[in-house]
Amino acid sequence: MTLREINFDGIVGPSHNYAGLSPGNLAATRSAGAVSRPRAAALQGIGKMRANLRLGLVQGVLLPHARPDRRWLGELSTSYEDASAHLRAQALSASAMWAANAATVSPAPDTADGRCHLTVANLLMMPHRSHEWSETLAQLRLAFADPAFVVHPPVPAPFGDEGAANHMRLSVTHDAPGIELFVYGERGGSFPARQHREASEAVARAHRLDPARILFVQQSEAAIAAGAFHNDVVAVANGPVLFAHEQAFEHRERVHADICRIMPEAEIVEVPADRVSLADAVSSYLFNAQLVTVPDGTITLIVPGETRAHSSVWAWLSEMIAGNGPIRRIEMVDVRESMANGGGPACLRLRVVADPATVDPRFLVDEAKLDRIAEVIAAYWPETIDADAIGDPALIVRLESARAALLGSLDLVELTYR
Ligand code: SUG
Repeated sequence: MTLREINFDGIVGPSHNYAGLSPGNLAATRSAGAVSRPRAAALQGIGKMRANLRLGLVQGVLLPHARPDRRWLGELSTSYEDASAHLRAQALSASAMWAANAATVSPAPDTADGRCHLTVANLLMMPHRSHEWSETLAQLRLAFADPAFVVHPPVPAPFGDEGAANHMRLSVTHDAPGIELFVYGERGGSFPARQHREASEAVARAHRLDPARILFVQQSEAAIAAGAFHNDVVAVANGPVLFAHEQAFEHRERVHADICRIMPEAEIVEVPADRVSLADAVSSYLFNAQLVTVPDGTITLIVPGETRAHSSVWAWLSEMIAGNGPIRRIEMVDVRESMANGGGPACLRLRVVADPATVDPRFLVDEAKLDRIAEVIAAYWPETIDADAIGDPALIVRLESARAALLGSLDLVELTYR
């Protein structure tokens, strides 16, 4: 059995729009009311996946959810036609594209039963995301039906869980036992802390992790208050490397000491606040990068193009690469439509360390399958959505047929009704 890092990217759904639904997510708030470009957004996502394939990584996809979510509106005793404008926007959001919030994943080497465990995130702190979990669960149960996996339903209310965006794994190699860091928030100035410690603890218990190899880490209040609504806006890990902003964690020294005690091979690459401010880290999404090990062993950071526009960030990255640290290569991707809603390269993917042969192949992609998906997107995804047009019945018909075309092309029509 060969364990590989597989990145499952959320295909950007045809309803991608800017409704400003996430308080604490500064980019999304800033974009509220802007005209979105769903086709371009989805094709940017395809471009990122192609770039990952070319790096030699294994790539998968998760599918856009049924939008508007008529089932959820039914549970609220209304329909899309009758709902208020705000509820309509919440039912229409394409937010499932940010697959880092789909689930928390503990690879087989970390768990007591030697299976890879996934717990679907409940996302209950944000109404427009609180109804994602049921379709996510349906998709993960299909993709990971093999006995190599255990897929858990979400942690119950009232404990908020936002999935892998608040979870990091460090390990010498993918198939060695790792240490898992669960990052939770307590306070965030005027913004909500979306990940609750109780939820992280429940996930760690469900995944049967070794208590000696897990850490519960408090995200710093300053980071949440500066717009880091998830830990993956200020920190990312891969292999033995933790790449983090100096102000990512409330008790920085203790976190570093604990990591080094449990895993002496760990390498912490920290960006000092006097080189890159929290504000610049949040607006450039420097840390919302994919940190990956490519087949020749080079640890590579896949950053959003926006990093180049921030002189302090670019200067720091250039120095890092010129130096002798563990991150040896930088790749840049363009996901600016997603970025405008606060979702960078790392938000768009759920990372699963597993044997690709145990995954339902319908969820894995190569260039040819990406060509097919891109054709469906080009044919069916709206070119633009004006925030004022989300009640337009013709738009809704178009969105529903777009998803149906995609499910048909991927032989996944069973996801039509979950
Ligand atoms: O939950 N944006 C998402 C962005 C999620 C990014 N994910 C990670 N950091 N892993 C969120 O805030 C904006 C939707 C809107 O306003 O229409 C939104 O939901």
